[in-house]
Amino acid sequence: MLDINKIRADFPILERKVHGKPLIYFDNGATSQTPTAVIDTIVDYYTNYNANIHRGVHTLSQEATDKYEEARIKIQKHFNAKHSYEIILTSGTTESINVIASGFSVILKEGDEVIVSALEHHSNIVPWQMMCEKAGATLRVIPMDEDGSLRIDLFEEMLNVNTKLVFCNHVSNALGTINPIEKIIKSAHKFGAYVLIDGAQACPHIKPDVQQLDVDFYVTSAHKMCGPTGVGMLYGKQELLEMLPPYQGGGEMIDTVTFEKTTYAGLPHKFEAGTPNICGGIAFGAAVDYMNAIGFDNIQEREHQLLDYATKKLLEIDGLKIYGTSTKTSVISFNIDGIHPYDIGSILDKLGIAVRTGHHCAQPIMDFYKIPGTVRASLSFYNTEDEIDTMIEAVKKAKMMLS
Ligand code: C6P
Repeated sequence: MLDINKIRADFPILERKVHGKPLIYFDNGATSQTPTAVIDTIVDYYTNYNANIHRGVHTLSQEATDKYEEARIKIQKHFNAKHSYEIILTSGTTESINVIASGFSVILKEGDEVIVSALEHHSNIVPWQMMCEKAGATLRVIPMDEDGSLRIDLFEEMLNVNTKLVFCNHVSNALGTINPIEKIIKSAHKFGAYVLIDGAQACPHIKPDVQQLDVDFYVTSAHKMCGPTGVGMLYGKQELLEMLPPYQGGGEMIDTVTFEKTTYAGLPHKFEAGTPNICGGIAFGAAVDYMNAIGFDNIQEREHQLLDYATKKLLEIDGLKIYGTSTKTSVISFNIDGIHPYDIGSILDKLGIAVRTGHHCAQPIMDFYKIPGTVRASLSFYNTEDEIDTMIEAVKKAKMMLS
């Protein structure tokens, strides 16, 4: 059992007020809050050893380099990658996906097929559309079901010898539904297709083991898992990262440069051109440490309690519909008959409650349900039943005011 009061004390922002009310933060799917351990790491970096890495012989540069590489190893261990150089530190999930899409846009050929799921965030749709356009490849879509699950039966039928890549999120950001990625990876591999899993919404709740999954690429953002914004991870199998061309040219990613020819550095530097988000990378390592100290089993147990509690209470409200009911993480996407989600979100904000409203950068899901958007309450282990009760009363109040 987690000591919730002790955990909440780790997050100074939870003390603040919004519109004179205590903040209730249910927008963890957009970005999670930051514990003191991570904030202190950031302050320590800028106070004591701020310097560029991999470049200087001086002490500060060496200290910063050591901490940055230690963070990479923490992240490697967390995801159980075979080698630390298979962990590329990027600016986040979006950049990680673009690195792979840009690389494959020069490898794919006309007639090749790539598959995405209907449940994707725009970050896991648009880069592949751009890639397919450049390469002349065809983008195909795994349809979804009413309950927010994927039609895996239809996916199996889509796979063929021309399928080269499959992209799918581990957890849907708009609905919170968990996709059967083990099955997807196994089936795609039977046809020799590579698989990229977008773990942005899974990593705050689940600890993925990339070797056990046998996944080719796995990507995520630190800011959804108690880390800072502007940093994330691209995991790739060594041989695949070696096969792909670099994403950007610049300092740090080279071996030798002449005006006639440049040769590239090995992994991970080949994909890390320019000065990276050094402090962010180090703080990402601190966030991984923080979450592991709490323990993912504990996180899941607590978040399931919160999800069950909130779901039951919300469904007692007449006219309220929840989207995405298959197995899921602690995300509840809902609407109330005849009321625009934005209006509910605005009233909740006035009462100190932060939720996200709109299409959640997943317009195809909204089109599937024929709705403009939803109200999304994404809960974290540091939330409480009392906060849920306050939200329920606020939703009832909003319904009364807007009906
Ligand atoms: N989803 C949400 O409120 P970045 O912005 O690069 O850190 O993450 C993009 C991204 C990619 N895939 C999934 C599944 C995501 O959920 C996100 C970010 C936030 O749902 C902000 S739009």
